[in-house]
Amino acid sequence: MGKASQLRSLITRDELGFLMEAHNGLSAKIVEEAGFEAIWGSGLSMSAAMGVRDNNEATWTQVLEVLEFMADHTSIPILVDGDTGYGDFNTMRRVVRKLESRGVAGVCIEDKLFPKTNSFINGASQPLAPMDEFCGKLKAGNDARNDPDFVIVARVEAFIAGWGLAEALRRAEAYCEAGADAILIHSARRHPDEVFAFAREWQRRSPLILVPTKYYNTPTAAFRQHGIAAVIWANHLLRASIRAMQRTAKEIYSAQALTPVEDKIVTVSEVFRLQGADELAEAEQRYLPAPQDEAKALILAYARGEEMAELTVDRPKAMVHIGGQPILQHIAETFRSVGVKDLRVVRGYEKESVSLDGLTYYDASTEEKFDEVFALSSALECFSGALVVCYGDVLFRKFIVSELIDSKADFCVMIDVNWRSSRNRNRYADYVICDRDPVTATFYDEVWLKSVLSDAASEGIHGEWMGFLKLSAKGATICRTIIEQWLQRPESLAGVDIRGLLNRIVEEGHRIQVLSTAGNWIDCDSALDAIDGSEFTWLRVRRSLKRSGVAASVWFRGYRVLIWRP
Ligand code: SPV
Ligand code: MG
Repeated sequence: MGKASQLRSLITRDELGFLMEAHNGLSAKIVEEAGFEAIWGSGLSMSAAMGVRDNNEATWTQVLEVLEFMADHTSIPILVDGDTGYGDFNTMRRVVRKLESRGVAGVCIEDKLFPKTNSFINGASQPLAPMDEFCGKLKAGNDARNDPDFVIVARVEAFIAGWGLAEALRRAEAYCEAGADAILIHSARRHPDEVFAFAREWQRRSPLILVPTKYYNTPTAAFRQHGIAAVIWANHLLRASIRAMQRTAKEIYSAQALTPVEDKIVTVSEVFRLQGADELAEAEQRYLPAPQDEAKALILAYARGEEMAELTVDRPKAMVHIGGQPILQHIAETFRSVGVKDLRVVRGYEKESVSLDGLTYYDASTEEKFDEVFALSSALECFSGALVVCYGDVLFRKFIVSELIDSKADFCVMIDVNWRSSRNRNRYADYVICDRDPVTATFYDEVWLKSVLSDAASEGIHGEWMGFLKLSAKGATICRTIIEQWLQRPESLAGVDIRGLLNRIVEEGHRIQVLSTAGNWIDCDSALDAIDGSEFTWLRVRRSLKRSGVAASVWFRGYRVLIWRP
């Protein structure tokens, strides 16, 4: 049943019906959720909510906009308070057509003059419309409607304007003749005497509607006894909300704090619920492309890094400061800058010192016999969905992460083809042999990994592995399986590093894509690397050097080098 038919049946059936006032989409929703069958689109409430007077200060098209929000947000019919019809018969025709097109189920017009004044403001001085002219307006409205069930209610203001019962009845009779579907007989008295007198005389010639705002203590049973079709609770949500807003504003103002009101007001989630946030979430599932598998990062920050000398007495090397902040913080910022927000960290040595905000931590055993893959195994749950594994002692440009993430391969590593220029050739490093020389590969060529070695003197090295391994969701599952197999014999994990893992992946027949760069990163292996690393933010280091104490000292080319920690 359409909304107009629902409204028509509410006023024509034998049982008393109730309409509850609403003045915007939110209050309309609240009316529906409370169980009401229909909404009264009150002119008083809508104008008050807009901050204007109930004197047609809001134009009828502005009212129409509000009604559209109310109709869209609810499934029960709206009977709108159409004041005097906002003009003559011609305006009335247009109003009816527009109301129908916005999903409004009916309109009530009152026999006063445009611009009207609210009936409770000096009602006795309000002139009534000429009866014939008003009948013409009702006829025009009738003829304009597309849906024959669209309801047109004629509101008789004779009592408000100080005319008696006879005039009220005369007008009601004429309005019914002109095609009104129901009569709303209004009164500003504290007692329902005059409306009940009208009802007795009216004898249910058409459905009769009352607005008991002033005679509010009339028992509902009395409406039933007098054969009333419907009553309108005309402005009570507006008035309730004004009281609540005034109290809340005052309390917050005087407390200069929110605590006194928090328990007295609805939660923000209740606001979202009323707005229909759930429906949008469901629709997103239906209509938006499946979300990209967002890569997370797993950063290995468990090793002390003895080569860092005194710098790592109380912290792992991932927490050594470079340029005023720990290496791990630099790494986290670089990942975040390219949209990788889910950052997980494996910590071990002096784990309490690794506690930067916004990271998820896994704790690995720091027993010496265990190595990288054992550390990874403490974070096995990360191996679902795309993942970038990265060492916690590298500083790198953000494009390196972007390129790894963009790779469609299940496994992908980044290498430095400038590996020969490394200052410290004695440091621990992994060297990579590829299926072709990445330096001469063209834009279209893909380069794949053959093996990873630790010996820089080996033949055919194409670059140094920079400590990044990107896994697709499938790649992550494969890695997880390999690690789980190893974990079945934990001893076999002693000394197994990621190099071993990469070689194992290749041995199992999977392909590891190799991306390359020249430089653009620093592997902070020694205390001197920590100084090198400061090139990234040299000025900040200089500044921090001034206000900090010596943290470590190392010999470098015959000189004693002192290192400060910010
Ligand atoms: C309204 O709610 O705007 C009405 C009813 O017209 S009354 O305010 O009682 O006139
Ligand atoms: Mg009104």
